[in-house]
Amino acid sequence: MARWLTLAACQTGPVQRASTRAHTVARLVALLEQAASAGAELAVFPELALTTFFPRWVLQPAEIDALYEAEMPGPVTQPLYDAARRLGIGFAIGFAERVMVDGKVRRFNSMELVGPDGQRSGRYRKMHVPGSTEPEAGTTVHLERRYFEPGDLGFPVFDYGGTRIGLALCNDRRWPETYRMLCLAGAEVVLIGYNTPQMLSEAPALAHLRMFHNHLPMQAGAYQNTLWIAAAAKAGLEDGQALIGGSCIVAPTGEIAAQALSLDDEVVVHRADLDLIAACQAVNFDFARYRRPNDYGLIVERAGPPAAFTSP
Ligand code: CDV
Repeated sequence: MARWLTLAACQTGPVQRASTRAHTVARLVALLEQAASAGAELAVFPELALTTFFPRWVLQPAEIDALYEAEMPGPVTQPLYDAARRLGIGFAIGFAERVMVDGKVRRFNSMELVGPDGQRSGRYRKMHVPGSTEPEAGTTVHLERRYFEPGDLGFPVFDYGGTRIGLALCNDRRWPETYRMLCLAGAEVVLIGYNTPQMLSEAPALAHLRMFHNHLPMQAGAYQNTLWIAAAAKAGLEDGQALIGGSCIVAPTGEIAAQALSLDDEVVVHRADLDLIAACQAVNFDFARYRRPNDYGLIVERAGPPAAFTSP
């Protein structure tokens, strides 16, 4: 029997620091309603979807806790979970997680997967946490390492009504390990949320490539690991910083099947043919037949220094 899953990438425009959580949640509920009315069965929201991208600032200790979620759902985020149940559509959402472990506060850049019954069904904590703990001269301030520990859950894969789902956040999408680990764990669909500045002061020469470097790793990751990907940006001018959009749904062929046209709240939907995964595996990526994991390490070990060239 053919297998399909209709995916929605729910891009948001900026979430300004002055916005209330309740206002932001109402925007997300409206996007989920649009996705459901377009036939989507599973939606993805951006990284840190509930707040501004606060790692762009050095914050005072007293300001920090208000930007994290101590529980998901909490009283303010509950309407999103209720909407999922009412509409019969699941979602993944990025948020700042604050959790007590053995009497110690721990903070992660996290993503939660919620089923169409409105119940939590999985959690991921961002593995590739970029930036620094202190502002560094000559670079755009990006202090994720000040506010988040690296994830401690690896790359888990969750069952979603018979489809295997993996999660990833922003910088993770640039790393081949993300897709390969998820693929090896059996993922069929990867949901990604991101906040990517349009301009990095350390690399003005790369400014015109920001969108290319957004899509390139996702298209390659989808193709080489035979995955569907749905990726949602937080876009537009957020608290003075321009964020790229380009939310998209990528097929296991590496093609972009659908893409956002704005830098605002926008829903991108595509009916994903899950059988395309097997078709792409059969053509190029029959891992059991052609992949040689036992030999790759051997080759690196044996390589040693490059051999000196001697003319015959
Ligand atoms: N939020 C991110 O992870 N941003 C990173 C960069 C800009 C530090 C990204 O890869 O888009």
